[in-house]
Amino acid sequence: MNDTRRAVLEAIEDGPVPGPALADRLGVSRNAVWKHVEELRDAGFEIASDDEGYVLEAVPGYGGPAVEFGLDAPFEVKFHDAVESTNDRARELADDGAADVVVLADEQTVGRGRLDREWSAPSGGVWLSIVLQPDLPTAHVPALTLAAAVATTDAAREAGVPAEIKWPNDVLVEASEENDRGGAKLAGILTEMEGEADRVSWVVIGIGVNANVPPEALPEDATSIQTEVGAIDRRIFVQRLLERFDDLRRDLEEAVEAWRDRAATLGQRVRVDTPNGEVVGEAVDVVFPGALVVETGVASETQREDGEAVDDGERVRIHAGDCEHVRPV
Ligand code: BT5
Repeated sequence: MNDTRRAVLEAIEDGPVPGPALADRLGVSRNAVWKHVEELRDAGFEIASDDEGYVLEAVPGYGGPAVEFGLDAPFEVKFHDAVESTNDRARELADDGAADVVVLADEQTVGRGRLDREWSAPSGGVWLSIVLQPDLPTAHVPALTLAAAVATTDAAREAGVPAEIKWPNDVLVEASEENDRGGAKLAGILTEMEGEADRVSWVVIGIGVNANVPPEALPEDATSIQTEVGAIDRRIFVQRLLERFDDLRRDLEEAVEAWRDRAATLGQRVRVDTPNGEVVGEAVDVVFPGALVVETGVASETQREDGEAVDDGERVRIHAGDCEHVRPV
């Protein structure tokens, strides 16, 4: 949002301010104040004006200006009612040199998951892509995905949903005795980038959260914030998510620590489908910039069925793959 418009909103948030006083305070003409107020009204801010001056009565429910107002992080937010994929739009902006821009949509018509899988993104969700130009070696980019997973988890927890993370990018609802949706997927993250080995030119982090979405609009093993705790104010949710992400991207070592604290995967028996084949074992750690460490103690199916879990301590680091939590034998 334009700095003057933001200053207008901040000035009239807590009570009426006369036009001339506002013009003085902002160092612009009265006519300019009036124009900014009109622009803000067009963007959905309800601003009353009477003898006492201008006063902010209501902030628009959701959209670019609504999210930017009161956002404590340096992102510009470009909102669309509907778009094919926020990641596609974000990639175009990244190619044009944009940075710290967030593409946000109410609905995606061709949402994408990893490996070109489909992502359902009906109206009511939080579908966003963050365009970054980080000063990072390419190998460290996975840590940004972990930071996004932590930020999403924390925003969901603040909304009252007991969320946790499955390596590398799924946000799930925690399993508990009261909740038979434990393990259902609440959010997913798709990171895309361009760069050389030593330097990234841009990164787009796409985050999809099933927010105010009814279960019938989602795949079977998915859940939504609405299903778990009821509909939320998406504006506040997106603000918290972006603010948390902004903190974490500045300290990626810390982001990996925070990831570890919220991980559903560690301590689990996992089967990971990697580009180099399948790895089965116990997930024991995640190390910077985001590799999963799996202890492959059990050598074969036969041994497992016999209950002979031979722990030879071999540890494998996995940098990419699809991870499934499997029941211990
Ligand atoms: C992901 O892929 O989890 C990454 C999803 C990223 C979506 C965001 S939304 C904003 C941005 N713009 C985009 O176009 N994409 C990003 P993956 O781990 O491959 O999981 C995909 C699988 O999750 C699908 O094959 C379905 O089984 C399942 N799925 C599809 N839609 C879902 C939903 N809304 N909620 C939960 N699971 C879903």
